[in-house]
Amino acid sequence: MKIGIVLYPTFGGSGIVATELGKALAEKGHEIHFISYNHPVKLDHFLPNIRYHEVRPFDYPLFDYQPYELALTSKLVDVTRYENLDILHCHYAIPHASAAYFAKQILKTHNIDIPFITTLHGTDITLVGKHPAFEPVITFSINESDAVTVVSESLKRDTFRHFAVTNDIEVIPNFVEHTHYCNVPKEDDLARRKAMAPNGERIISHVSNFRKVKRIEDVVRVFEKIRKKTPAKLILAGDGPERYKIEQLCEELGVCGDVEMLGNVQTASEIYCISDLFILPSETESFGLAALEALASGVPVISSNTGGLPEVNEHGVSGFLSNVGDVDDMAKNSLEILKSDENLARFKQQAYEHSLNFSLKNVLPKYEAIYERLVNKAVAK
Ligand code: GMT
Repeated sequence: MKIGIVLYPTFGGSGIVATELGKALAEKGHEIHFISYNHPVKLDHFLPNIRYHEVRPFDYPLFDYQPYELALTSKLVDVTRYENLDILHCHYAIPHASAAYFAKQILKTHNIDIPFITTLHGTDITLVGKHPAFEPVITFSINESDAVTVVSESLKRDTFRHFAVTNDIEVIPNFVEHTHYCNVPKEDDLARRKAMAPNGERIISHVSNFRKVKRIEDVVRVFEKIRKKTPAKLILAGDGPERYKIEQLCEELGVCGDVEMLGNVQTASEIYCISDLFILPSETESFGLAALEALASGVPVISSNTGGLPEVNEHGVSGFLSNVGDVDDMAKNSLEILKSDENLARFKQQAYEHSLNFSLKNVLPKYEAIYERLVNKAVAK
């Protein structure tokens, strides 16, 4: 099949899921066309069966805002026509789903009937999408999509709660390709671990795009409480608007010496590989891909119990869940996991085993089944 994947090219979870999905489909022999305004961060150049098409909005002095959605729509029309695409798959509703709808209408005038599938990822529904500036367009484009998927049961409930959706919604959870994550640390990993924690301290980590919704200040507060009871180091990876605030908080709490702020990293897997515990205390989280990546690396997760996190992190098994903002409970649970090497090893094993429920090989066929259904329907018309 020839599949156009419309995505954000940044470190956000939706872009990573879309990229990994495209790469896996290409490996199975599908022809994948990534469409975005920048080369996706997790996509290497020159991969078999993969092409990248860049959207370049046209600037003009009259425009205060460049009309990205129109440039994207035109690109979808062009790529569909000249690459003979069978289907478009939009990751994140804004503005991808409405651009795909518009492109579909234009393509009809060229006697092309292209189905499009919209995968909702989270903030496109829970934070941004429901804002009055977008809501009517999002509702319309969800209802007009040929298929709609969401990454968790929780996001499905939120979508029906916030939007007048009449379309069916299928839950296809996010996934990991386990071979990309380390289960048993290699020599290089052990050297990295030694550099970060020379005296055998426990390593706690957090990876995100440093937005308010991630509540990174809770990570630092939990860490401070852990560190009072057991020697520990904290790795914070990622970058975003909260970064300066977090640097200040580290100073205020006097923990800077034990906190490593890495900024954006290409290979978060190296961080998970040397971690003993991963903390994700988000205010809202439709799924929590970073938590799943940690689990796949055999790292137990301390998270809030919001949104889709209870679907990813099993309380008492792969880690623990606490109410949003309850840093005392998160610290208590962390110390419970870290209390002995034996206990930590047990949780690490359980974390890895739990992550197997979300392996790529289970999830990929679900997307392929939808593509086949829609393409066959379009051909039969
Ligand atoms: O908010 C982010 O972290 C980025 C955002 C995105 O769409 O890129 O992430 C959302 O999608 C991820 C992939 O499906 C999910 O794992 C995240 O939980 C979700 N973020 C939120 O719901 C806040």
